[in-house]
Amino acid sequence: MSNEHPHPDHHPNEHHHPHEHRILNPATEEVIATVPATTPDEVAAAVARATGAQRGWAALAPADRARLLRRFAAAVDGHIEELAALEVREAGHPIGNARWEAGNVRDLLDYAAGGAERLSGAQIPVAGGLNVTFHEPLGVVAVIAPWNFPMPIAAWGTAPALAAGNAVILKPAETTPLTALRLAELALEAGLPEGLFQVLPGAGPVAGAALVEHPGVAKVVFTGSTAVGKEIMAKCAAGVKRVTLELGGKSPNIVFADADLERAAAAAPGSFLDNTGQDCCARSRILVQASVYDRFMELLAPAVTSFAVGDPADPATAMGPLISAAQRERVRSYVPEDAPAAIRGEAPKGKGFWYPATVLEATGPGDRAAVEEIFGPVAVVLPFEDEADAVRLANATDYGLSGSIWTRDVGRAVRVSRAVAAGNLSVNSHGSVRYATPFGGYKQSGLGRELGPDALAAFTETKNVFISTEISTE
Ligand code: TXE
Repeated sequence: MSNEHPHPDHHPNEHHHPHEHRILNPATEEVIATVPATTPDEVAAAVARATGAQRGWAALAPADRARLLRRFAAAVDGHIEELAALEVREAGHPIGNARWEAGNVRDLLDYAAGGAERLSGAQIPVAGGLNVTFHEPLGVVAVIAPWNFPMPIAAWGTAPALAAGNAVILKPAETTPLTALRLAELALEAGLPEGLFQVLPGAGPVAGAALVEHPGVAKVVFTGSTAVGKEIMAKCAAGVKRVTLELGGKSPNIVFADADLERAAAAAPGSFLDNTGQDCCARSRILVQASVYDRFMELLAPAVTSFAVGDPADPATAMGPLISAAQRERVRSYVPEDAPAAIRGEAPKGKGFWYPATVLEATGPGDRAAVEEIFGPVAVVLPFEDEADAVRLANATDYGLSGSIWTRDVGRAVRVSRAVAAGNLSVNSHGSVRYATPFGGYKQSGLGRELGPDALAAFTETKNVFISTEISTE
């Protein structure tokens, strides 16, 4: 199966001791912190605390839940610089991107807070009585987050779950627990009840698995690899546990001959190099109409090689290192740095998990690099003949997360947007993520939607109550 891949999480620096994780700065390889790994017993104790806290939280007036979440948002807002600096150090993100990420957490908390007060049920007309629905919280929700966007993805599950009256236990990725731990402190400072939002750093197969298997956890929100997502979904099936999955992608960037080619070429590098390509929405397959292929490649080359790579703390930097030695090995397993490439950028030498921006021309249908998620700064370019050919190529993958369409023809933009089997399409843009719009995958890119107006619904059960209005015979 094209999106099954070996689990690369075996870097010795990340697992030098089973009870703690050494956190490295991926730009320098310096150890910046040592974080204890949560044991299964500690997970069980955390679930018990969360269960207690959730009861009180759900009993609060919705306005009080909303007020506390807005205070949490305000606390994040007061620490944007600190949180962004931490993200730069532990994840190697360029400072400008890291500030956006911290702002996204604040915005989402604010947005979800309002939802707490608007979680209205319905009154449905039926014969013989009054019929009403309630949206009740699930209980304790586990959020298992990856390392590629440690802060935003932690918040995407947490904010709506809390707003809907649930408790949250967040298990951050082994490599990036620091911003999540700081967010938990800020939640307490803002006045959220003790135990309501807990962050348990630790190993996926230990702390993560213990959360997934714990009968006191009502729902699992997982973002990560498709392989682990399938395993989690299977485990959730055993207890009919609710599950939301945000998995990988191999998203197309479709450039038609009638597009503004200059604009399309200028925007393409960011769409697969942002976050060093470690982005589930990365447009890592560039499909270009054959009649403009050569012209597009001429425009693309300088745009890729001028993408500023280097010190993530420098505001001029657009691309930092990969997250870990293991991730760099994974990228190398697809494309060694000395493999022939159509376009290749520069990367710093020496310490740090650097990898150069790389554009390949597809060799054939069986090309692994053209169908599997590489999760590095690598794109593959493929020519297509006409609209039908573009749609066929775009859909020739098990993934379906996002995609972009570049054209000046409005009818074509709409036709192709509807024909591509993916959850997030953008036309003459690469934007996929806004806190107010739904986000999620078709096919093996995931299950369920996050963000947007319906995010709270994923953290509730709908209860229907029928009240008879028959005249009593007493
Ligand atoms: O992901 P994992 P990895 C893809 C991307 C990347 C590849 C591998 O292609 O190269 O996955 O990354 C926790 N039970 N994406 O290995 O292992 C783990 O601790 C419970 C795409 O880092 O899936 C971490 O918190 N939890 C993606 C989280 O799962 C488990 C983002 C993700 O780690 C677990 C990340 C288990 N058995 C990687 N095993 C995206 N959708 O953006 C691991 N975990």
